[in-house]
Amino acid sequence: MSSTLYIIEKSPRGQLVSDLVKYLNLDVKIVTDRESDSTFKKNFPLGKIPAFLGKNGFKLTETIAVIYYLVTLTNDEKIQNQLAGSTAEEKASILKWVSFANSDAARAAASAVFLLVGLKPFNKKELDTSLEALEQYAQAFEQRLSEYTYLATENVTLADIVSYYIWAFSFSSALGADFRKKHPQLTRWFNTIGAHPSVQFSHKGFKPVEKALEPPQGKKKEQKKEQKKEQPKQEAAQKAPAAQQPAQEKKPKHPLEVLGKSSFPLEDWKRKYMNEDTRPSSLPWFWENYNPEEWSLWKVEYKYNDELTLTFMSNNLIGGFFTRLFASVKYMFGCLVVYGENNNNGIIGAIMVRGQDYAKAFDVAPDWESYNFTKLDATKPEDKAFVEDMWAWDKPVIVNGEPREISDGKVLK
Ligand SMILES: N[C@@H](CCC(=O)N[C@@H](CS)C(=O)NCC(=O)O)C(=O)O
Repeated sequence: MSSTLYIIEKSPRGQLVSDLVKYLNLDVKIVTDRESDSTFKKNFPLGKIPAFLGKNGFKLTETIAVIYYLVTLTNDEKIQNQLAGSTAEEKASILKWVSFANSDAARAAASAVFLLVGLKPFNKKELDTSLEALEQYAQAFEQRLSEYTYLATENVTLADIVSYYIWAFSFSSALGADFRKKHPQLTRWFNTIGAHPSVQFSHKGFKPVEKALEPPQGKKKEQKKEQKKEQPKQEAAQKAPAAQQPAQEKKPKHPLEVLGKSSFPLEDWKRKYMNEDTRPSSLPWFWENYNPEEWSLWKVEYKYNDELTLTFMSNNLIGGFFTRLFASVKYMFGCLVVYGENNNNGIIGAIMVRGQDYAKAFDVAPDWESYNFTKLDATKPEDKAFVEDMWAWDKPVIVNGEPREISDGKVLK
C-alpha cells in the first residue's frame, strides 16, 4: 500500500503538492475526489486540502508541512539540501518565502481571481485591495530578483516553487501583460522557474493571459435591476400590518412536495448511477423506469461562458450551484459538465426535475438565473442521446457544430 495525498485538482496548492510527488518520484497516490472517500473524512474531519496520509498511518495537513515532509521522503540528500536549504540561514530564508507565498500572496491572488471569475460575489473594494497587495508583493520580488537569480539561495528552492504556483494562478486571469511589463525581474524569474522540471507536470506550456479579466460589470447591473424589481414587493410585504397578513397556512416544505410521491425510485436510480457502468447498465434501467409525466428533462446551459477562465474554477462554479440546490435535491438528478480548456470553456448538462416546471426546483439557488433551461423530449432520439451523453461524459460535446472535449463535471445527486 502506498501513502495518499488528497488534493483539489488544478488548484494551485493541489498542483504544487502533486507536482512535487511526481518530481521527487515518490510512491504516493494522488486522490482528487475527497468527497466520496470515507478514509479522507474519517482521518481529516476539518476537510482541508492538501492532506497527506502516510502508509504508516501518519496524518499531515497544511501545505507547508506537507511539502517539507515530501522532500524528506526522498533519500536524495543533495536534492533535500537544494530544495529546503543546508545552512540554518538558507533553511530560514526558504521558509520565509514559502510562508509568504502560501499565506499573504495566496490570499491576495485567490481573492482577486475569485472575484474576477465570479466565484465570489463581486466587491470592488475587495478587488482593489487584493490587486494593490499583489502589486506590493511584486515589488518585494522585484527587489530581491534584481540582485539574485532565485528567491532564497543560488539555486531553485521550495521558495521559488511555491511562489511560482501563486503567480501562475494570478497570471491566469487577474494580472495581464501590463503587470508583467511593469515587473521585469519577477517576469524573468517566473519564466525561468516555469521551465524547471518541478513545475512542468501541471504547467508545461502555460501561457499567462495578455489581458486581465474585467470586473463583471454587465452581470452586476442585471442583478441590481432584478434586485430593484424585487425590493418594492418585499418592502410592501414587510410594511403590511400583521393583522392583514393571511393566517399562517400550513405550507408544504417544498413547492414540489404537493406533487406527491412519484413512481420513479429516485434514490435507487442515484445509487445505480453511481455504482454501475453508465452506458451498459444504468442508462437502460433509467429509460425503462423513467416516467415523463412525473419527471421532466432539461438542457441546462451557463449563460456567461465567455467569462469562464480555468476549467477547475468552472467546475467549482458547478459545485457551488449544486450546493445551493441542496433544498431541492430530492426532486432532481443530473450532471453538468465543463467542456473545453483553460480560458476557452463552457458549462452544459442535463438535469431531470420532478414535475414539468424547472423553476420550482431550481429557484432555491440564488444563481439559477445564470443558466438557460430548455425542455428535452426523450421521445426524440437527439434529446435522448443528449441526456445519455451528459450523464455518461464519455464523448465530446458538440457546441456550435464543433466537438469539445469534456474536462470535468459534477453529479447532482
Ligand atoms: N492553511 C492551509 C489552507 C488550506 C486550504 O484552505 N485549502 C483549501 C484548498 S486550496 C481547501 O481545503 N478548501 C476547501 C475546504 O476548505 O473545504 C494550507 O496551507 O494548507
